Amino acid sequence: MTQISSDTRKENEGTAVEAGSKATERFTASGKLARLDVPQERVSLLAGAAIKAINDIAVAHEVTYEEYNALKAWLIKVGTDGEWPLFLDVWLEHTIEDVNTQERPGTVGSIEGPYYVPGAPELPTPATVEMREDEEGTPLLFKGRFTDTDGNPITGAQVEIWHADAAGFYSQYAPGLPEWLFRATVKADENGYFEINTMRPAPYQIPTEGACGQLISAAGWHAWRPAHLHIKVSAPGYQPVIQQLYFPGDPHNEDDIASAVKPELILDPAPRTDDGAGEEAVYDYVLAKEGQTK
Ligand code: MBD
Ligand code: FE
Repeated sequence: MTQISSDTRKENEGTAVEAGSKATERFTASGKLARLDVPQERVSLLAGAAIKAINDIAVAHEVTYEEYNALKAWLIKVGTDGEWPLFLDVWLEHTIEDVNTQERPGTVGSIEGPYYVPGAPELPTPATVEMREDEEGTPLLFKGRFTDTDGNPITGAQVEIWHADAAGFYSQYAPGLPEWLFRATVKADENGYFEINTMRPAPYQIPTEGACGQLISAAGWHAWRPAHLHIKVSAPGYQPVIQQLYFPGDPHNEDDIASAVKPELILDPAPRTDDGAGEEAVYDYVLAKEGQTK
């Protein structure tokens, strides 16, 4: 697998922060803001609990005016850098995901993160995602099958896949990449089978130049996520699953900055069994029917 060279990182410095703020632009443009409607009771309950938790921290740790003003300055910077989606997806979404999928049987999920784009090109299985000529990295055949919780094949399923390139960049969030690089919507066959040819992504460092990076370095943390494939699967009549898949042996599987690794999400890649180059990883999806609970 191609390692991320520090040269590549330097070349792209000043663009990584763009990725964080692009997530703000996209979220704003998606129309999600206009559709959000939280009842007054819940606003009062949740905002009240959040404010109390922060006040409790100030008491427990005797927060100084120096620290209070540093917090104010930093919160302002998260906004001006456009990094609220990044901050929330890295440090909060994993809990939201857990809370909301606890009762769903079948394949486990994980966080969506800030870089999903709807409407990626639709391809029938067996599919090859968009790549550049001489794309760096290890070719990866990702394949599997959809069944329901009784083991019956599901028809009409699709796999949306998106991931970073070998240098750790996402198309539409880093400049200079083809629009749909490493993004596709793959239709499974009538027996629920799918095959997707792509490349193994690299470990990913969240943007370090903005407010989130400032927090990470001020706290002495690291900015790494393990290499991951983002996946969104759906089929008519079934509950969708959003997840990420990881690779064994990645040191950041143990200390993911976004706390989004689960043991069931680590692939078991092996050399390809056909004459293709690289490796293959098999992952089967078990979907719960709409309304089905554990
Ligand atoms: C990513 O690629 C990602 O998956 C998450 C969760 C946060 C930042 C960048
Ligand atoms: Fe990601």
